[in-house]
Amino acid sequence: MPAPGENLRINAARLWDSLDQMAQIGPGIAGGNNRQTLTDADSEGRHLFARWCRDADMTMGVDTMGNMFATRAGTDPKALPVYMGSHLDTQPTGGRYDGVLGVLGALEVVRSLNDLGIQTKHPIVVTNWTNEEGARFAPAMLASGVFAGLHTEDYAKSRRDPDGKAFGEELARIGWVGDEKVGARKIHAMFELHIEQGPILEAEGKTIGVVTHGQGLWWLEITLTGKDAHTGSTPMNMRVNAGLGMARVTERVHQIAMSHQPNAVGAVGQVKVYPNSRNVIPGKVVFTVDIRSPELTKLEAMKSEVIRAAHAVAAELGLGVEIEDVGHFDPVTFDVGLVSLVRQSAEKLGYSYQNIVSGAGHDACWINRVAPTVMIMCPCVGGLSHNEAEEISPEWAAAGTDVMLHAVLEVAEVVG
Ligand code: HGY
Ligand code: MN
Ligand code: MN
Repeated sequence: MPAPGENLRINAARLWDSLDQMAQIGPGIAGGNNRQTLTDADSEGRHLFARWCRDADMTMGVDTMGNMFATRAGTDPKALPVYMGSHLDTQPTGGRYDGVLGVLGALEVVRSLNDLGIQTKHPIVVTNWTNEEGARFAPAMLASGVFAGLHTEDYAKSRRDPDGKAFGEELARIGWVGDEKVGARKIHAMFELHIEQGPILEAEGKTIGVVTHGQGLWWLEITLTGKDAHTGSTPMNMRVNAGLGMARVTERVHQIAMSHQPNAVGAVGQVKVYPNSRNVIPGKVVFTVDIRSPELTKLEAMKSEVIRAAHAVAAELGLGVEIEDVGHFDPVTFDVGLVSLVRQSAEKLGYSYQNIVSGAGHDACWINRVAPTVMIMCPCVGGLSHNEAEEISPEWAAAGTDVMLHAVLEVAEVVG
């Protein structure tokens, strides 16, 4: 059994095969995945993950938000466990690796420790957080947010998808309501391996992203109310066009983000137009603004400017306007000690690395509120994610998982 020296590596082929098997569940239409949270496909993926954990001699716990916790025993059952994990749910047109790499990479760490007969003092827990994406039920990182005390369980279970289905009912329907109290678990340290979902690591030729911070975000759901009318016979000066209002606000969101460069982004990704008929002027539009920055002052300034712009456009066009916060977290600073450990692990293993700020939100951003937390990133091709063409290399997947293996062994304390 090699000592946890630089020659200790995970089984890259087995990891890649598991990623490929999971990708068969909830296939997309272009090679990616549509395994949205609390769907039957999500449940099928959960069962596969649970079976793999059983095969790796782990015991499974599930909390009342459906968060899954597979435990590998340590030599000291009273020692707080070291957690690794991410999410198995995907966007509707998602990739195979967003979230999934973090869950199955963590499982591969355990499988490799089993192969090598390495024991640790601290138990090790592999986690699948429910509804990280927030695509079907907003906000994102919903269940890790309940775990960290940012949302109440009632709020989370009341969230509805575009078809009006409630989170709590869907979780019960797929049979994944566990018996553990959410947030009762105490965590010694939490590691999340994730693809970068941006172009920096690949462009810089770096294999490992040492994630020092995560940018903050606001999701503002804006409802503009005008008047349905005939697109042909209604004179232009008599229109109360909510669709026009949405278009103007969308342009303003882009201008606001551009005015706060560098390190600011903004877009509108979800739009619901009513009645959504070709020859009816939209009487109502509901759309979500997504603005982000690693700098709190910029984030807050952008939020105020977007709200002001929405009211100004509504006044110009005689529209009603309602704005609801449907997601928010401030910029995140990860645990300095764990960040150094990730950097040292990459160095020991001979992988190129650089510090990076996460552009996307992750469950780690919430868990960082309740336990020392860090992220490890690997590149993705062209920086593309939230797109079925999302791609990584087996080498990148293995390198990120190797770094997590070594960092976790340091914290979990190898015995014997
Ligand atoms: O929105 C995000 O950043 C994450 O992908 N849920
Ligand atoms: Mn993700
Ligand atoms: Mn995602």
